[in-house]
Amino acid sequence: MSEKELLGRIRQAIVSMSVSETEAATREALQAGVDPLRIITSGLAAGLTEVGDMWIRRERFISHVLMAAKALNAGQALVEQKLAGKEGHYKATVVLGTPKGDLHDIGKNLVGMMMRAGGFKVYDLGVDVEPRMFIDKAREVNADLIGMSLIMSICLDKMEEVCKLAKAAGIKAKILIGGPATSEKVALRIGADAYGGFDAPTAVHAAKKLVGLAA
Ligand code: B12
Repeated sequence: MSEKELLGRIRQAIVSMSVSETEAATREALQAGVDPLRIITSGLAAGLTEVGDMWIRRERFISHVLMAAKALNAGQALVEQKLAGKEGHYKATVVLGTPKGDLHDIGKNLVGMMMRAGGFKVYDLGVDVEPRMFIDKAREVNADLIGMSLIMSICLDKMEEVCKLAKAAGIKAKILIGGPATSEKVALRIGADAYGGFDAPTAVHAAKKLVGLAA
C-alpha cells in the first residue's frame, strides 16, 4: 500500500469509529515507515475532523464523535509508543491545559504528545482548569512555558485571566496559546506571548521558538 492509501485507511477507520481497525491501520503505517506526524495530521486528526463535520451537518450524533475520539486515542497511543524512544533529555518544561469551561482535549493531547517527543517535559493539567492552577503549577515546576488549548470561544475570558495572573505573579513562563478559538489577534488582545498555529507540528515549533530552542 502507498503512504496515501495507508493514511486514507487510518482516516476511514476513524470515520467508521473502529478501535481495532484504527490500531491495525496505524500499526501498518508505522511499520511501513510513514512519518508519525503525517499519521497524526493526515490520518487520525483528519478522520476526526471528518466525523465532526458530519455531526455539524447532522449526519452523525454526538455519540459517534465520542466513539471516533476513542478510536483516535487508540491510534495515538501507538504513535506515542513509537515516539517515546526519541525523547532524550528534557530541554524545557511546559505546563499544558484547557481553561475552565472547555472539555475538549483531543488537540491538547496531540500537542502534548508532540511536545514530549520534541524534548519538553510536559505537565498536563487536563481540561476545565481553573486559571490559578496554571500559575501555581508553573511556579511549582519552574516552567519555561504555559501552553493553553481552547476550542470553546466562550471560555476566552478564562484564558485571558491566566495571562493577567501570570503577569501579576511575575513568573518566568511564557504563554503560548492554540486551538480553533485562538489566533494571533487573540494572543495580542489577551496578552499571551504567542499563538501556536493550527496543528501539532507548528505548535511544537512555536513552543521551541518561544523558549529559545528554535529560530
Ligand atoms: C470532538 C468534539 C467534541 C467531543 C470532545 C471530546 C474530547 N475528548 O475532546 C465532545 C463530543 C465531548 C464535544 C462536546 C462539545 N462540543 Co465539541 N467538537 C468536537 C469536534 C467534532 C472536533 C474537535 C477536535 O477534537 N478536533 C481535532 C483536534 C485534533 O483539532 P484541534 O482541537 O483544532 O487541535 C489542533 C490545533 O488546534 C492545535 N492546538 C490545539 N491545542 C493547542 C494548544 C497549543 C498551546 C497550541 C500551540 C496548539 C494547539 O494543534 C492540535 C493538533 O493538530 C468539533 C468540530 C470540528 N470539526 O472541529 C466540535 C466543536 C469544537 N464542539 C463544539 C461544541 C459547541 C460542543 C458542545 C457545547 C456540544 C454540546 N451541545 O454539548 C460540547 C462542549 C463541552 C465543553 N464544555 O467543552 C463547537 C464549538 C463552538 C465554539 N467555537 O465555541 C464545535 C466547533 C462544533 C460546532 N461547530 O458546533 N465536542
